[in-house]
Amino acid sequence: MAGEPQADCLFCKIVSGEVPATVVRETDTTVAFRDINPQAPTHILVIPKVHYPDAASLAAAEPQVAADVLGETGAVAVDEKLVETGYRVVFNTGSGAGQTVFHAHAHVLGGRGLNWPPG
Ligand code: D5M
Repeated sequence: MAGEPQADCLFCKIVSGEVPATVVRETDTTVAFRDINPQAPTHILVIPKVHYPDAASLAAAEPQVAADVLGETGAVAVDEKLVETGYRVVFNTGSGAGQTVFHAHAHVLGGRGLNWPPG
């Protein structure tokens, strides 16, 4: 069924606690944890607890949960004191754009200057 946990999904295993993560925030619908391979001094992933392969399919099926994910990126930025200096929210979508984990997730990056356009 759409949104159900997938046995072979790393981020579903983080949601269930089967795989450990450094969780910084959790709500009824989302988990935020530190990226294992940080690309900036602050690099946090915000994921929905439900499983969808990317942000677009999450938004199409469960728009309120997609809004929850986006709201949590803002809350992470406040917690991590990124608001004044600026930060970036990224949804890599598709392997051609660098997506490697096919469970929707937002990257929250900050704590250093960020170039535009991204590579
Ligand atoms: O982003 C997937 C991200 O997931 C990438 O930045 C590494 C991160 N990652 C992979 N495994 C883990 C664990 N176990 N904990 C925390 N972070 C992890 P993508 O946009 O799909 O390339």
